Amino acid sequence: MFDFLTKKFSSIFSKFSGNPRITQDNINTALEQVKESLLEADVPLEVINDFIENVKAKALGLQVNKALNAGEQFIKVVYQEDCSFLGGTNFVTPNFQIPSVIMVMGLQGSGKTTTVAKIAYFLKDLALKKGKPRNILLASVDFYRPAAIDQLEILAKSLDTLPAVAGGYGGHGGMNGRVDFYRSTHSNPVQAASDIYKKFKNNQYDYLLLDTAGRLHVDGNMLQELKEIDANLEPKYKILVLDSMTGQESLRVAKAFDQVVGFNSAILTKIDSDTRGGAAFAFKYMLKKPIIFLGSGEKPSDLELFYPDRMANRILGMGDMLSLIERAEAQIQKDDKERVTQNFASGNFSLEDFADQLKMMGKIGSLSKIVQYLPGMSGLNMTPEMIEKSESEIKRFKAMISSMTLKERIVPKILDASRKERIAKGSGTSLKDLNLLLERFEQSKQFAKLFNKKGGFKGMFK
Ligand SMILES: Nc1nc2c(ncn2[C@@H]2O[C@H](COP(=O)(O)OP(=O)(O)OP(=O)(O)O)[C@@H](O)[C@H]2O)c(=O)[nH]1
Ligand SMILES: [Mg+2]
Repeated sequence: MFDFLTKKFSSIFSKFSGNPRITQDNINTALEQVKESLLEADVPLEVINDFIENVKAKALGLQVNKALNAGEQFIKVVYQEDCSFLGGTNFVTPNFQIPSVIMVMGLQGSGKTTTVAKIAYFLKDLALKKGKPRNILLASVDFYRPAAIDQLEILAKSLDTLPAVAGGYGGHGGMNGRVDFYRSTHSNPVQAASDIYKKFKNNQYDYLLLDTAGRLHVDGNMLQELKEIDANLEPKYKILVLDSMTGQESLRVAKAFDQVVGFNSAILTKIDSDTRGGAAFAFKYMLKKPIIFLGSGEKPSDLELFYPDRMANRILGMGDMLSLIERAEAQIQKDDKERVTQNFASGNFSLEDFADQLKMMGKIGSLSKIVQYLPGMSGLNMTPEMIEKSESEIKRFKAMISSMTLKERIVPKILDASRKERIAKGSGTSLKDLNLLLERFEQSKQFAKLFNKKGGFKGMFK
């Protein structure tokens, strides 16, 4: 869903190329880019302007940071602002008290019925993990669309028979708790709601999940009806379902529901589709209510918790690059870094430096971690086997380099057959391993040359 925003943000780095500091001049073009990307993602202009002002004020006020270049610093500020717009880092897992009525509302086709099933699945799963079975009642007051109630009945049946624990005691009722469906005989939604509530109370269910009818547009009668049901049942939780494909329109919907019926939280559906990131952004900013889940597919299990910081990361599309920058800042000793950088820059690159490079990688973390953090790398499809192979390769490289004399490390050309044999033996590796090391070393030197042409290590994160 957020790919669109992602690509735009990636190009921002280039706006700072060659500049160590964020200045009034170079920040403007970068901010334009941010603004453009948010506009195209359908974020309302007033939200964008506010966001841009905040970013600008924070970025210009930054102290010079030796470890990060201007591009990195700017991205860090955009990320932090983005994160706080989306709700900050204080994430709390949604907790539904027992007993409680959970009423699900929203426009037609936004995904209400599917979401009711998803919440039931979530509650059942959570209860099982805690070892406390819960009984859940599903019911609908949607009498407008002919097959609406049947749809919920089918979903409820599929949930009740679901073997929720692998190899466990799945199946109907008992230790798993029940997921029941109830169809009221009343055809007036307000009366039906009260009838459903009686069923819920009399049978001591833990949760009642109430599905409601939707209309194509915000409609006064629909909201009035919901208001009455709300007054009669007093649901502890009123959840608004928002289709993330509706962009700015979803904001209007949310405001109308909030004014008439009120709601506690929202669930953003269809984030798996090719849609824009604006809805989450605008909703959080304008309504200041939590988004508790994301719907990411049509199945009951396609429900994800909403983490503002993860969402901000996704929007920025920098992978967890910020964490990588932070780890690098903290863990690589400055002198290590400078010496290797200087040797790199001077073209004076020996196996000794190669060993240092490997050591630095070790300080940042394992290769598998590094791969996860680098933008674009996660798409490379490195299998765990490939990563493991590379990691054991690196271990052997380190062992071979430690078995060499200083002279051999500085002038690897002198490595003849007998020296190679000695090194392989001394490090418990083979001639094939050693030749691979020398090959990788040559590649690394070529890489260093290319790097220097592009501005060296400092240009790495631009
Ligand atoms: N890809 C995807 N499809 C979804 C998601 N949520 C719902 N859908 C699909 O969207 C369509 C509408 O979903 P419903 O749950 O019937 O929506 P509703 O709000 O109950 O619709 P009405 O009852 O007609 O108002 C169905 O085809 C669902 O399978 C989601 O998160 N991802
Ligand atoms: Mg429905």
